[in-house]
Amino acid sequence: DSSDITDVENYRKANFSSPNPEYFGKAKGMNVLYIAMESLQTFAINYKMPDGQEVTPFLNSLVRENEAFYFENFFHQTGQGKTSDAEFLMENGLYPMAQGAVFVNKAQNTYQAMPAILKGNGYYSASFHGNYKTFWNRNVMYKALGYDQFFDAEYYNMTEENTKNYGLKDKPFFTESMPLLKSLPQPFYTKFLTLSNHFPFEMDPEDTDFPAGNTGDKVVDQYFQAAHYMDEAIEQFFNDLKASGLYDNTVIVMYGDHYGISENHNEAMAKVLGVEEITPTLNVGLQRVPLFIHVPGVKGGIQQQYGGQADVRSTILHLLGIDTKDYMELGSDLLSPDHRNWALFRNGDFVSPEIVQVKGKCYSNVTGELIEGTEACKEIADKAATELQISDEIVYKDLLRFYQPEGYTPINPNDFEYLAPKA
Ligand code: GP9
Ligand code: MN
Repeated sequence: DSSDITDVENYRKANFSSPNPEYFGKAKGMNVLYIAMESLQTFAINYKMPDGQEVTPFLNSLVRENEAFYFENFFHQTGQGKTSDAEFLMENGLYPMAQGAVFVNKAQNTYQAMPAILKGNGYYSASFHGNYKTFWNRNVMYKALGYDQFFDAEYYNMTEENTKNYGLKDKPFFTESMPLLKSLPQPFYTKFLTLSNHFPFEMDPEDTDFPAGNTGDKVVDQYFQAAHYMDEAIEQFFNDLKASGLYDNTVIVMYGDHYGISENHNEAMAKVLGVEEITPTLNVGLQRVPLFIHVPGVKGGIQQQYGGQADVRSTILHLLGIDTKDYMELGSDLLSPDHRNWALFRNGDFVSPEIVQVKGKCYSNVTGELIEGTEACKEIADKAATELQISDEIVYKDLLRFYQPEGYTPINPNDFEYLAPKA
């Protein structure tokens, strides 16, 4: 009942990472644009093929030129809901479900999500995706999140040559999105969900001249080609954003949604990483996904702090000059001076610079060695368990319907309708 929300509020108050005054409001009033980079893992960044070619030369250039904040110890926190779980984490600062997809099972809940918060600040919101709107129940869940518009496959040229696997290829996706984006009222909050780098990563031959890997594992070998194609598509999108002028007043957030290469491919991944075997701590390390935040007029750089997808929402809201103290979100602002410097996983394990918990066992994150007993890991493991429990309380009991953040204008999901374009 409504008394449960009091526990949540108390937890939130006790675990709030206050905004960094150096960055708070630095992006006030700017447009916001997220790019979900399908299945992109951090090992691909700055990785070179045997012939010396970079897999993601464009993303690498952003790191090299301090064009964006690049978080190299950032982890996905998704469960079975994959892409949709990542969307949920990024836009609510809450964790997805231990089983099943929150987008499918809890779309009737009340949320105070990123699009809704920004709507109250004068923003218009839209999601762009080259797959059909019912996938992951997005057409229902997006209403609960407060999306004004959803440009799904019906808005794109879904021809044979433009599509592969789950839907539209990334290059036509970004090209065809540009006029739609330009037509939006500003400031906007937008999200672009890419698709080309999706398991099993097979490309049409005409779309790539990049070399495949040579591990002998088809999935891993093709991954490099698909990731390279996505990198090219993102570069083209950045060029279009620059040409349109939007680049100068838009915060761009790019994140890997979840792993693309599962543990089933550990043998090949050992070859990729040049190690004898993928140990438990190396496997946790492979759950790193890239996070880039570009803020016009703000110098970026490599960020080493540990964090996860639930940490992004407060980071971005604080950059926009919006206080988050009253929002029932979890995680910890990545740019805050009191950022907590660890990330939990949906199964209760966690990772920090010093220690890692894998399937309940405690390891050194420096040597990878097993630490006898669980005492060394207990402090963070307990915090992770509490945070997951608080998140589950909110999601399973639909607690946000009993809570109204100060200054927040509630949205009504029934106000939104995502119609196909007129013929
Ligand atoms: C499908 C896309 C991919 O619309 O989001 O889904 P995934 O399998 O990665 O969750
Ligand atoms: Mn995905």
